[in-house]
Amino acid sequence: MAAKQIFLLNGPNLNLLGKREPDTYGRTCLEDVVQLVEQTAKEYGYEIAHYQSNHEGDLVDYIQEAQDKAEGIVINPAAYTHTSVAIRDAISAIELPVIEVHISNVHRREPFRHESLSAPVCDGQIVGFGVDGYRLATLGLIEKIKEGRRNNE
Ligand code: CA2
Repeated sequence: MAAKQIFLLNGPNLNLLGKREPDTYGRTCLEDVVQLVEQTAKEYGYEIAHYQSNHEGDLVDYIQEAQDKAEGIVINPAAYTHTSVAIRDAISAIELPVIEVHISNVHRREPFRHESLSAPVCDGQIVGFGVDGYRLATLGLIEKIKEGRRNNE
């Protein structure tokens, strides 16, 4: 039987993780983040499907695709967090738990990063724990999957 899947989605510029701006985003690269999430998920019998894109429409496509292929989503929409009605609508439309994660503490940064358009339609948000936030978000998501319902219901 195929293992249950979690979609891990990363938005624009996160492919640069570990390669630029280490003071803000740390020195861990995206491949290592994916491995961390895979290890965490595996302990609970889940596999990870990871997608990173710099394009808003791709992220909308992956969110829609998750509906039939995954049990839930961990997403860092990156800059689209603060601008994308399309990503918010895609998250709102699916019937799966979704946890939003941010590496940096966005609330300590510029005011435009304080608002997330997507957080109100997610089931939870993890902010400011560095890349370990992805592991925490995965554990939180697995709890939500067990509960079997979404927060916004
Ligand atoms: O803290 C986060 O995880 C963010 O989602 C990261 C986004 C930022 O726009 C959000 O406000 C908060 C930026 C991702 C860019 O990632 C980079 C990584 C390394 C070097 C340059 C950019």
